Amino acid sequence: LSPAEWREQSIYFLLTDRFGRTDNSTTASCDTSQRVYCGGSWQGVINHLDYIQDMGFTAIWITPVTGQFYQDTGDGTSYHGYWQQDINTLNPNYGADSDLQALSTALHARGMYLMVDVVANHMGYDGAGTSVDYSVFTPFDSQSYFHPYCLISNYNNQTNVEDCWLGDTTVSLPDLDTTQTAVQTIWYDWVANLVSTYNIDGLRIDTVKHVQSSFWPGYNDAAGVYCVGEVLDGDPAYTCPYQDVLDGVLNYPLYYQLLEAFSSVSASGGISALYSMIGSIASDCADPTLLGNFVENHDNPRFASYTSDYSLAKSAIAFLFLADGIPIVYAGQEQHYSGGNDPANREATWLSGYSMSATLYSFIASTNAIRKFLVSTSGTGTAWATASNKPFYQDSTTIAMMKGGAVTVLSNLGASGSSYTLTLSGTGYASGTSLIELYTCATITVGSSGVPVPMASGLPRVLVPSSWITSSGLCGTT
Ligand code: ABC
Ligand code: CA
Repeated sequence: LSPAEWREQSIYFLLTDRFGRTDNSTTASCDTSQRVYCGGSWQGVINHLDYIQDMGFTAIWITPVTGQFYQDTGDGTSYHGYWQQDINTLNPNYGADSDLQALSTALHARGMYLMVDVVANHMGYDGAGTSVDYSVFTPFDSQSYFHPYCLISNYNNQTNVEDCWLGDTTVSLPDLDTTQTAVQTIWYDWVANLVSTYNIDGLRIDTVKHVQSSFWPGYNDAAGVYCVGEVLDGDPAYTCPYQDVLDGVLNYPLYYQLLEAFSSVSASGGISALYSMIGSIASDCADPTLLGNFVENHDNPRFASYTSDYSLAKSAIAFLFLADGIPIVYAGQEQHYSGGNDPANREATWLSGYSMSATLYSFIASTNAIRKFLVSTSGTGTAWATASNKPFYQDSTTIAMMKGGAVTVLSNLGASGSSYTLTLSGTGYASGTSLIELYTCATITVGSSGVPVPMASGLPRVLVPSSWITSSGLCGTT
């Protein structure tokens, strides 16, 4: 699938070991602190695709599929899939090759897409970097393929970040010398083959900032599908340039500002920092509409570990879907899971019983429906997905922004926020125009001083011209 096609999707990210089991158990124990395999599988994902699709997602991103080492270590086991030793086989804990094929086929039969996580920076080794037996790696079976051992010690030194090793002395992550033509050829051939063997539609690329930038265009080209890279840095001046070598990057600059704005009630300064970050991303990134937007993942504490307030959770989620970028929700977010740092944030989804009546499950379904409607509104004369999101109003607890004619208003007052009318000027909508608010289906007439937006309980609002929704299926239309 091309970048332009991915722009219109919405992604559900899951750890294969933690989402669904082949036996459909909703009681199988999974103690995250043990950092061991809990029994999730590709067949388990297939078993629960209705749960994902009924929430409105059109794609899933699954964790790495390659062969790992399987010993238990002081850092746990390879249940997450980032400790590969054999890139030419699959991880048997997740099923057989035919199961991954079947997952791809099942998704496509539903009109959904498959994104797979891939790692080119390193392999994984049970032991210290000083004592690696390189013969265990396939195909990188000699020390000559790797950078000499040194642990990354200075994240402000890009050479150190690229050439030294991630991991620790318990599990080392031997760092491939990706400047070698031999290594590049292996990876480019490998990724082309992986994509075609399993009919993969997109890739999430791990540890992008740990490999020299010049490696990535060839990798992205060989993959031939949309690639979104993980560059774990909150500074858009650092992260955005990677979009010049890959189709997209995960929107870490946005992530940190969403937390500033929404992870506590009336967070001081949070809204204005978010407002200005939208502008920084727009000027630094080649195409903000191809970034991957998220407010949770497996490397950072869950949103609900900061606040249990549902209106704040909804506001952050609404931003992911209504601003520029491709929304990504992390499995368990819809169940308001609240685990802290890795490994606590990797709770098994099955232990929720896959409740489809959970508050955020319903909210995400509504928000996916709104976004799907906006994406498909080419008939109304706006190309919403490619339009640039412009913030146009802020106060200490509110941000309003406009993308392709749709107005989104978000507050951080939280669930105990009062009911009031916020009169917004600057939308460009003329007095007398009829607008509809898509979460509540309230009809609003634009007045001479602007749009009177009915705010309540710190909940998100999305307004479009009433004329747009005729026969859309939204707000009771047919
Ligand atoms: C395991 C255990 C952990 C234990 C650890 C020692 O070993 O599970 O409990 O603490 C995989 C597994 C992990 C595992 C690691 C290491 O491997 O999932 O469970 O930890 O063995 C990606 C993946 C991630 C994966 C790997 C490795 C990479 O998403 O799941 O981890 O394949 C760095 C990398 C980034 C990586 C992340 C975990 O570490 O760059 O690619 N993620 C700073 C640095 C970042 C750094 C980050 C965290 O710290 O700049 O480069 O990420 O260490 C912002 C700044 C940022 C700053 C943050 C903290 O603050 O702008 O720059 O990030 O304001
Ligand atoms: Ca490296």
